[in-house]
Order: sequence, then C-alpha cells, then structure tokens
Amino acid sequence: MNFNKVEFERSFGTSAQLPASTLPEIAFAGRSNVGKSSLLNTLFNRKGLAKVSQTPGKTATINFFLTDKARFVDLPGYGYAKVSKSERMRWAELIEGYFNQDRNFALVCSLVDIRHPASALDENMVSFLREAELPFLIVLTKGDKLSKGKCLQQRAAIKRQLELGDDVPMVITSSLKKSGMDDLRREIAKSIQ
Ligand SMILES: Nc1nc2c(ncn2[C@@H]2O[C@H](COP(=O)(O)OP(=O)(O)OP(=O)(O)O)[C@@H](O)[C@H]2O)c(=O)[nH]1
Ligand SMILES: [Mg+2]
Repeated sequence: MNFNKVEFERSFGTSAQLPASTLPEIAFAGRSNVGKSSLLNTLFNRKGLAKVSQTPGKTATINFFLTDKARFVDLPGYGYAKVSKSERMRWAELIEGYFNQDRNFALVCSLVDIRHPASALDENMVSFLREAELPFLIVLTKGDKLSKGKCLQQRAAIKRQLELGDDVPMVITSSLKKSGMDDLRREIAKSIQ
C-alpha cells in the first residue's frame, strides 16, 4: 500500500449514488469535528486532500479517495446538533446507507476524541460494528491536547467504557503533531492484505 499516492475521487450526497464496491474500503467514522478529514490529510501528508473546518459539520457528503490498493472513505460526522433536523436525517441516511450496503469493508476507523469519554453515539457506532462483525479499530484523536500519561489513562478508560477486547487495536494520533501515523498505516496495510 503506497501512502504517497492518493487522489480525490468523488463526493456522494445520497447512499443510492454510491457505485458498487470494487476495491477494499477503509472508512473513517466519528462524531462531527473529531478530526476525520484532518486525519486523512495527515495520513497521506496532503494538506488540502479532505476539507477541514473548525465548524462542525464540514463534511456533509461521502467522499471517496482512491489509492493503489484501497478506497478511503470520509464519512459525514454524526451528532452535530446545530443543523436542521432534515440535514441530520440526511447525514444519518448517508452513514447508515453506506454501512447497510454490500461493500468490501476492509477496516472501519472509528474515531473518538481522546479528551472525553466516548459519547452515546460513539457507543452505538462501536456496538453496531461489533454486531455487524465489521473489522474495526479505534483511533483516539487530538492526542496533542493531553500529556502522554493522561493519553494512556484516557485510552484505558475508553477501552473499559466501550468494553473493547485486546483484539481491537487502539491508536493514539495527533494530526497537529503528525503522530501515531505509522501505527495507523500499519493497521491499514494489514487489513488489505
Ligand atoms: N489540536 C488538534 N486539533 C485537531 C486535530 N485533528 C483535527 N483537529 C481540529 O479539529 C477541527 C475539526 O477537524 P476536521 O478534520 O474537520 O473534523 P471532522 O471529523 O472531519 O469534522 P466533520 O467533517 O464536521 O465531521 C479542526 O479545527 C481541526 O484543525 C488534532 O489532532 N489536534
Ligand atoms: Mg470532515
């Protein structure tokens, strides 16, 4: 898997528009503003690849990015209260519509902000991934906001809260400091072998 070569492929506003899955897919899910788009940019070392914003709710479509061996999928964030109900319903349709399709799910990166306990929606996401038996890992984002010791404490707390077994990898990342990327790249590469 070559992380130096990636291109934006297409955006989709409804799940019905999604083309059939022709490559393994690596999806990024998590609440709005958790850092999904930033993580993609850092993973590929390409600043403007995915659009980032300080305002939650930036990614309102499903975005496909193409690499040599896999498609990377930037999903809209869940849990952002300050948009209209109809817009929230559209996002939910996109996220659920994506996961309900028969696709080649190689790995779902479930992002959780390391500073806080997982939200109820994060808990739902993880329960869903477990029940659907999808391969997933937890990416703890914004590691630069806490000390090393506090990061490890939070990782243990979130692991307990989400009742994760030792088989679920947990990677601490920072898009600001560009840390944790080698661990994440290794897990991604493993998932598409
Ligand atoms: N300090 C710090 N800030 C981060 C990190 N990752 C993302 N951010 C900031 O968090 C905000 C949201 O980042 P995005 O990458 O747009 O988040 P997203 O999950 O794609 O958000 P939606 O598209 O709204 O779902 C931006 O202001 C980023 O600069 C990180 O590792 N450290
Ligand atoms: Mg985004």
